[in-house]
Amino acid sequence: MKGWMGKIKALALMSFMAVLLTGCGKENLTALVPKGYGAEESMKLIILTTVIMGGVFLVVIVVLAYVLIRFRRKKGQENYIPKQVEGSKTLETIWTIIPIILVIIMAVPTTLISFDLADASDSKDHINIDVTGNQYWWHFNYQDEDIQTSQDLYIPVGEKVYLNMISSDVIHSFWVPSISGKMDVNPENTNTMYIEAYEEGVYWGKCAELCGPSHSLMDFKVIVVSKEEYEQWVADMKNYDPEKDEPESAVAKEGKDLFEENNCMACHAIGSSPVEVGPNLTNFGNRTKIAGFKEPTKENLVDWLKDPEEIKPGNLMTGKYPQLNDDEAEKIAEYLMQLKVTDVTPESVNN
Ligand code: HEC
Ligand SMILES: [Cu+2]
Repeated sequence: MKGWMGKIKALALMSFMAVLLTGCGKENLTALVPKGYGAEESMKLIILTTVIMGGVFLVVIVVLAYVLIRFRRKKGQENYIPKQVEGSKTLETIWTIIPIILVIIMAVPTTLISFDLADASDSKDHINIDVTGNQYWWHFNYQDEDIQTSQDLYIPVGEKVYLNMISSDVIHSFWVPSISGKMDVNPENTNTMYIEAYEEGVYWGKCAELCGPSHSLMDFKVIVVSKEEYEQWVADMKNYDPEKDEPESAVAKEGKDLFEENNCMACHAIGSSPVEVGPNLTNFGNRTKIAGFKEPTKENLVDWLKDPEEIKPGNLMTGKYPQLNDDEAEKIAEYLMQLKVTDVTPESVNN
């Protein structure tokens, strides 16, 4: 691209991309529409820093423009040298002190809120959930209730929920932009953060630390329900007894047998057993997604069971069980899709 036409074209393209990319946000996956405590505090910090930095930018541009216009070399001044002011103590002092004050104004609230979100001193009075990040899925263990879930995290609206986060392999990062800030999930130490959601709904979570080939598919959901629905969900999950659960249909029954025969149970628990090699499949029929990001249809589940590698490269299920044929995959899918433990579902939450 040459000349000013090229520049105009480049500018037009950049503006177009900027407009296009602003459309990328999903309503329940944006830090700019906060629906929880951490997100709301982050938003305040975003506004504070934007205003301050915007102010600095404006002042600099105005002074620059003024100087450029006011002190231009005029006709007849070709050899004129203006008064030299380098090394001015007053100026140097002013432009050292002002930035320091501005940085302090931004640093103090940022530090306070970071410590506040990590403060677990009253955690005993609230819900405590162990969160484990795994390549490429999330596990949740409700400490007091003894409930295990994966991928979908149910919490009550308007209550503090403490998350104790650890990784089973590499570093991940837990991020539900609409509700909370980010927190690293490390293999060596437990990081604690609390979240509190202000509105019922289904919120998107993301892994925010590059962790392998399927990092960008390591999605999960936080399902915020009313207090009554939460209690109902807890009771249903606790009372569920996989031993007593009879599959709905003959096909699902065959699927259950195939599930038991094909090594699936080495990695997947149904019920509150603490097997954690793969996602816990209790209540799988009510999942918002399959493998974290695929629509929960039977076709997608069959595709997953036949070739998970195609869907999530590098996942830890591939090749660890006998290859399933169409018929077997269909039957297992039928069984898993009818595993519904409770009437509290993502659809029952007003979105
Ligand atoms: C070696 C352990 C292992 C074996 C054996 C195994 N899986 Fe998995 N499975 C996993 C892991 C790990 C994941 C998570 C993959 C990911 O999302 O990265 C997974 C994911 C799944 C999911 C998606 C879960 C969700 O929460 O969306 C289903 C369904 C599933 N497996 C079913 C099966 C079935 C059926 C079998 C037996 C035919 C089986 N698995 C055998 C480890 C295993
Ligand atoms: Cu990750």
